[in-house]
Amino acid sequence: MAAALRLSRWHRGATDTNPSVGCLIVKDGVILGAAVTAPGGRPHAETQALKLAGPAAEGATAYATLEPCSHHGKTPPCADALIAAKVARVVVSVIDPDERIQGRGVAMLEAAGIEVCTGVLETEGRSELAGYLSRKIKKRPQVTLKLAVSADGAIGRPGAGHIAVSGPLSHSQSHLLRAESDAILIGIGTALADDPELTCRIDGLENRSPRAYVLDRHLDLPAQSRLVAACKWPLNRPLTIVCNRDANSSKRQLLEAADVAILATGTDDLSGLCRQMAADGVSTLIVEGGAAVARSFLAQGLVDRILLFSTPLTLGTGAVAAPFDRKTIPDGFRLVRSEQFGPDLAEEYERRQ
Ligand code: AOF
Ligand code: ZN
Repeated sequence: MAAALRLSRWHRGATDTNPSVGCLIVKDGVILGAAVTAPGGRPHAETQALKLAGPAAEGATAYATLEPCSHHGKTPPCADALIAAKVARVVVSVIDPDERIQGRGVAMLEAAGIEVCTGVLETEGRSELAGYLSRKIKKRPQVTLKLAVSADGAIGRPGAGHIAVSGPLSHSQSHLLRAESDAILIGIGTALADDPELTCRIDGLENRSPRAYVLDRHLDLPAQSRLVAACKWPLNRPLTIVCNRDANSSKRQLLEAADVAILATGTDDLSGLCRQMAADGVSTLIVEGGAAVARSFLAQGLVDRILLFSTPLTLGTGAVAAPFDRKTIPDGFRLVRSEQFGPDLAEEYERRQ
């Protein structure tokens, strides 16, 4: 199951609203088939792994990180495929909370005389599937707050444009996180100060750029900004601006003409916004700036994970104060991972359940 969970990471962020699931078909200690949910979400992992195993799957054990599906969706049920292949045993990490499944996959397998074992490495499985489970159960995305803080507790300098607070290795890590995430959000302050693209700039992963959201109550984002340009070919990356209902209609028309989606629901109710994102299929969201946006997400109890890069740079007096640093981590979070990327210390904190 540990190997199946590692495999499931391959397509994280690339399977649309479907979770990235890993499946191994094993007999006599030999892996006969190994697969992960295909990019776009289909085919599912199990049918691909069974295909690789061929007739040898008879009598084998299938390891699946998520309960095999029982529904006729865009593809036939994986439970039926496992039954048809005559596997002897199915080992499952997490039961699928999808309203069409919820234990029905396990029931179908058991009714066909297959031994089923569930809850194997379930904590790890839940962690791998955290975004999907959050969208299905809490009806909002899993939210990761990403922050780079200088040695003197700052995130930037006013009027200085984009400052690289963290080093190139940390940047690559952030871009990898973008590749694995469905969406990224910033406030208009950061959008105007940095003119960022918010794309994934790792060779070969450019098309894994997350869809972008900007909290911009008065529609101040210029139609000539890099964010707006990235909506178009070759990236075709969706951009949504969240603004107030009474935002200027001519600015709205200008942005809409540039393929920007406008969500005029106001910028204060972040829970409502997160619910809307989940309804639009977003399972994982990165909140990436600035300080006010980070504080609002924390204050509304919407942050599940903090990824903090602490760097040796000093930004001096007049710099923009970070909402917190590693000595003042918000209450309720615990350290789960710590890694050094060049001169920067990266720490991951998770909200205590
Ligand atoms: C599996 N194996 O690899 C995945 C599963 O739209 P459909 O028909 O593809 O179904 C989507 C649902 O399938 C999704 O909500 C989740 O319940 C399940 N995902 N199931 O057996 C897989 N990715
Ligand atoms: Zn399936």
